Amino acid sequence: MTQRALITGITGQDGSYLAEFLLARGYTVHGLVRRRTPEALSNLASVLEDPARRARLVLHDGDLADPLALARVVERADAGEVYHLAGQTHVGRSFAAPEATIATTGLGAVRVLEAVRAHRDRTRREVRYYQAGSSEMFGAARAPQDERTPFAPRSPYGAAKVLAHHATVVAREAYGLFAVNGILFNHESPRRPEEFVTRKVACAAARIRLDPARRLALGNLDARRDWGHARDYVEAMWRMLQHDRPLDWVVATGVAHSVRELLEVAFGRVGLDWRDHVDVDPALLRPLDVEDLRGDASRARAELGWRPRTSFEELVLELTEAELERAQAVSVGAAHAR
Ligand code: F7E
Repeated sequence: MTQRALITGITGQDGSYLAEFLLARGYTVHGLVRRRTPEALSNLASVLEDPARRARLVLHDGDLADPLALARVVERADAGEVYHLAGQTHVGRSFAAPEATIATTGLGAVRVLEAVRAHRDRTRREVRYYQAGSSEMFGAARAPQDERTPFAPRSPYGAAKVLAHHATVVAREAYGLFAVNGILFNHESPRRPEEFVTRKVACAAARIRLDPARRLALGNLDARRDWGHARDYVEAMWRMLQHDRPLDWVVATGVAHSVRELLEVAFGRVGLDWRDHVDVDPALLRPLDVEDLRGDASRARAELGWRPRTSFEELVLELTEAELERAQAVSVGAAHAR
């Protein structure tokens, strides 16, 4: 029988890489979508334009705010694996919209879990559930962080993810659901929205290369993050659901770099000194920030056989080169239009 998976957040960075990964393994992939505009679906473009893969992709309209719609989608997808990735994922924005973040990122997970449990009980078939946890849950805890590190969130987003994490553990222990938490450290790609710092820096480096008068405004340059590639990390999600026991797993590279180092590599790639082009804007500083995240993914290495394939330098170069190509295409297009 063909394997069926349901991905909430399928149009996002991780959802689209995971969909491609599962389709390549022969799965039929169902996805929950909030909007069907071309922009909203842009990360899925390569799948949508490929008839062979498009035939195994089923999109369902729905919203995390609507428990009945969620239950209906879980029912219709009738999937053996549910990857819950949807939510409000911007940490900075969660300070301005704490309640909305708790509602989508925290309660949304509770709703999907409840829908999955009801579906499993009705059909008497196992449904495996993946909860997209985050290193933001560790917050102030000292690096390196692993599965035993106590959570100390420093943002409404981190608190919402802690709620979802514990709801997942409760569903596992109370109802015997095969429910796992993937605690993923930062993972990036050219599909990242520009509001996240890696893509923001890569875009700016490429644009400033073409127009040196432009400036880049950033917040905290000292923050350290353990940055990996999203394509590598979605494979870890899948491996967690193939494991024989439902556990919690840290996924990270084990190496941290500062925002300054990110600037060095990206601006270095375009032959510029970032110090000449960057301003620190106090408005971009968060009311509280997490200073140092570095994960210890020994458990995932040993028991899932997972390891990251992309180094920090490779990642930042890939991002910057993708933006150089985009920026050059835009400037050539503009020259033609003149
Ligand atoms: O910030 C600093 C900022 O927004 C990284 C999400 O995927 O990973 C991500 O959360 C650091 C922070 O990611 C700017 O203060 C400086 O210290 O790229 P970010 P994040 O907050 O680490 C975790 C694992 C998730 O789960 C989240 O969903 O960079 N920073 N200047 C800036 N950050 C942004 N966004 N913009 C700036 O201008």
